[in-house]
Amino acid sequence: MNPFTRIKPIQDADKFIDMAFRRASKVEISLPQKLPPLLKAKRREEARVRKVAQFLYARFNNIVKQFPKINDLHPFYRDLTDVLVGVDNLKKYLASLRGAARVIMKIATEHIRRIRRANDPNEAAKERKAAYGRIASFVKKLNERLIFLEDARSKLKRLPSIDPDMPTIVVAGPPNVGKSTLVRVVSTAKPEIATYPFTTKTLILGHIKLNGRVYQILDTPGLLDRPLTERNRIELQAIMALRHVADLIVFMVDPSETCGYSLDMQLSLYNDIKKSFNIPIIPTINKVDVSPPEMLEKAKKVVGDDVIEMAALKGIGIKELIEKFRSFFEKSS
Ligand SMILES: Nc1nc2c(ncn2[C@@H]2O[C@H](COP(=O)(O)OP(=O)(O)O)[C@@H](O)[C@H]2O)c(=O)[nH]1
Ligand SMILES: [Mg+2]
Repeated sequence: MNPFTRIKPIQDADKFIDMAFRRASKVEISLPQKLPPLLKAKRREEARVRKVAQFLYARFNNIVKQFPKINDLHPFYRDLTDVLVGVDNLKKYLASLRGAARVIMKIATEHIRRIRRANDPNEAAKERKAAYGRIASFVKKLNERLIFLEDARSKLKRLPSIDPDMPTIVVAGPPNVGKSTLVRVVSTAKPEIATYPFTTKTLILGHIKLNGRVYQILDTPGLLDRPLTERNRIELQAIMALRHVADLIVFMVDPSETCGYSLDMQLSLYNDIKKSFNIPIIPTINKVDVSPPEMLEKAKKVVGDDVIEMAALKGIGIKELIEKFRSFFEKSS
C-alpha cells in the first residue's frame, strides 16, 4: 500500500562512477581474428565507453521508474510526501536525473565518434579516458541530487501502509481516554504499528471484519489528542493528511476524568476536531464503569443523548458501536 517500499537504495555519485567503470573494464566483445590491431583497439575502447554510459543511463532511469508517479499518488501519500521531502523538490530531482541520463549518453556518443576516427591505439585510449573523465565529473555534480533521493527514499518507505480505498475509521480524543484499548478490543487481529512522519509518532492500524467486509481502524496517538491550534505547520499538515483516508471519526471522552483532563477540555477538543475535519464523527463516552452520573449527564448535554456509552476495557458498549459502524458504511456505500 505504501507506494515507496519497493525502491532500492540509491548509491552516491562516487559509487555509481565506480560501478560503471568496473563493469566497463570487464566488457568482453568478440572480434574477428583477422581484424587489424588498430580496429580491434578502437572497438574495445568504444565498447567500454558505451558500457559506462549505458550502465548509468539504465540505472538513473531505473531510479526514476521505481518512484511512483507523483501526480498519481493518493492524496494521503501525496500530502505526507510533501511534509517529508517536498513534492516539488522530488519531482524536480527525478526529472533532472532523467535529463542527466540523456546527457551522459550524448557525451559518450561524442567520444565514440572520435574513437572511431583515431589513427592509432593510443589516440583511441586517450579518447576513452577523456570520455571517462567527463562522465565522472558530470556524475559527481549529481551527488547532491542522488543523496536527496536516497534520503527521500529512506523517509518515504517508513510511511504507514494504509489502504486509502478501504473504509477507514479514525479514533480521536484526549490522551488516556481509552483509544488504544478500543482499537485493541474491536480489531480482529493484533493491530500493527507504523511510523508516522514528524517527531516520534506512530499510527496503530487495526482491521475489523464485519459481515464479510473489512474496515481499517486507526489509533493516532499524539495526533488527534490536543487542539489543532497548538500545532505547527508541519504537524498540522501531517495530521490533516488523515482526512484523505478517514471516512468516519470516533471521538472518545472520559467523564471520569481519570485520563487527567477536565471534561470541559475534552469537550472543547471534540468541537475543535469536529470543526476542523469535514468528516462524519461518532461521539462516544468511555469509562462509564467509573464515571459519576452527573459527569455522564454533563458530557451527554454536549455530545448528544444518543451518544454511545462504553467501557472499552470491559467490552461494554462495543457491540453497539460496531453496529453504528455497520449502518454507517451500509448507508454510505
Ligand atoms: N475503568 C476503565 N478504564 C479504562 C477503560 N478503557 C481504558 N481504560 C484505561 O485507561 C487507560 C488509558 O487507556 P488507553 O487505551 O491507553 O488510552 P489512550 O491514551 O486514549 O489510547 C488505561 O489504563 C486503560 O486500561 C474503561 O472502559 N474503563
Ligand atoms: Mg493510546
